[in-house]
Amino acid sequence: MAARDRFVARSTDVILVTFPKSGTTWLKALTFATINRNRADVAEPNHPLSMLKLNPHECVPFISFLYNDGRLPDLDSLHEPRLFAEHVPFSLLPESVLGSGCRIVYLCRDPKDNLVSLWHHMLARAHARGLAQYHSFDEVFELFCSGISMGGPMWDHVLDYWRESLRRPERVMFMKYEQLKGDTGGCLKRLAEFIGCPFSEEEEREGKVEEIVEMCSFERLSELEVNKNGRRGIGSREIENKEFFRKGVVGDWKRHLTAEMAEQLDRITEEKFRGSGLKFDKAPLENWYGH
Ligand code: PAP
Repeated sequence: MAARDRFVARSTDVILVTFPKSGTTWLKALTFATINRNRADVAEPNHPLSMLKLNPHECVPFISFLYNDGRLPDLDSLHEPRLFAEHVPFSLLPESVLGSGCRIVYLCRDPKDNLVSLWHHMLARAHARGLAQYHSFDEVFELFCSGISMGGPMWDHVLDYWRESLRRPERVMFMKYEQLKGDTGGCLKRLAEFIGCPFSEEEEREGKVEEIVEMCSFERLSELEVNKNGRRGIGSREIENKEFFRKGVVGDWKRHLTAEMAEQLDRITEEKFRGSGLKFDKAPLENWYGH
């Protein structure tokens, strides 16, 4: 609520929005490295190489967290374009974001993989809090299907940003984790163009796109000391950076969901998205690992 009332967006801002566990960390890394790629001074906190020492969440703050505990951050001195992130649904974005004409990059993920990633995250959080027991996967599945999760109902979250991207394609870019995985370089080039810092032909020839893709890859980031052993405070909580790097693959749901569960989630997704033009691939039932 504090962020909604107090955050003053600028037309040059770039805001990365995701439903929790749909690829936020990766999107933050890619965008941060792209926006700042031409900074010359390695000592600057915004230099892309700071990502080798900082977790991507330290490079790109969530707007809401900046206003935690009554804080009033000074955001005026940040370099333009300022880069922020958010998890909130479209209807809860700070009012100034909608009026400012700033750019929003939205990333979503197949609900089945998103749920599995959420579940692992919640388990890790429960262990960190010393809880001996937590909801079973089956319970969390049922809650998720009825729209109850730490991010709220996923389908509404995705649909609202999808519709906005159709209404204002020059201001809202919509991407899927699966597309980003399939063609990271191609998506990165579109992203760079959208946020107003396209790669030049020379940069492309020099392999700048591939360099950023490699620097932000799961393999590279998850091996950094800061992401293996680092911790951060989020409000009153402490979180281990390694919690943000689990597997980073498409289709891990096959190891957790039964065929019935996968079909149920696909059915809900199909029903919710009907008529919107938005689709996720349905569960391929061959090569089934089951659980
Ligand atoms: P957040 O919303 O709490 O910030 P977020 O980064 O969206 O978390 O989700 C973490 C997921 O992104 C994890 O997925 P998994 O549980 O299915 O493995 C994590 O592994 C994945 N992830 C993190 N970094 C990368 C990366 N560089 N490339 C691909 N996937 C990544």
